[in-house]
Amino acid sequence: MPQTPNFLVINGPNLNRLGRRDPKLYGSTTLADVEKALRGRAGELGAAVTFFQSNHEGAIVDFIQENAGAASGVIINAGALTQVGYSILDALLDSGLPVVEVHISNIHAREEFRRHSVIAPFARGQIAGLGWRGYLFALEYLASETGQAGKASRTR
Ligand code: CA2
Repeated sequence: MPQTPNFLVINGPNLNRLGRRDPKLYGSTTLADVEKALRGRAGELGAAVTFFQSNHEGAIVDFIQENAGAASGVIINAGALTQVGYSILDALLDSGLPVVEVHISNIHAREEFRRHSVIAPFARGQIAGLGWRGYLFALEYLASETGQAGKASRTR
């Protein structure tokens, strides 16, 4: 019996505030709503998700190190650590897992500093500007890749 694929869903600094302010930019869906929607969709896809949010870079590194071994892929919105989070990038590379970077807002249509990502060049892809559903699309992608390619999909 094949194991249920588990995907890590990681959110960085300030994303615990999702749905609480700036609805024009980030919508009114809370992170708890996103988690619920992803759990539901993962169940339909025969997968599972492990959700994590932290405002601290080291805590995100710890989470990746502790959970990558039993995971099939990573969905990450590193928030403002996207631009500078080299230790997160190193942990992701060390995991060998396929990574999809998600941004709720279109970072390419905002301030210049938000466009740069240290993670994106090493990710399978980046989804930006599609609102909270970007996480759902990332899950669909990883679930289909894992289903089709199995272990071969662990590397980039
Ligand atoms: O668009 C995204 O998902 C971002 O990753 C969100 C980050 C921001 O630093 C990135 O440039 C783009 C976090 C922004 C602040 O988080 C809040 C979200 C909702 C409400 C309040 C804060």
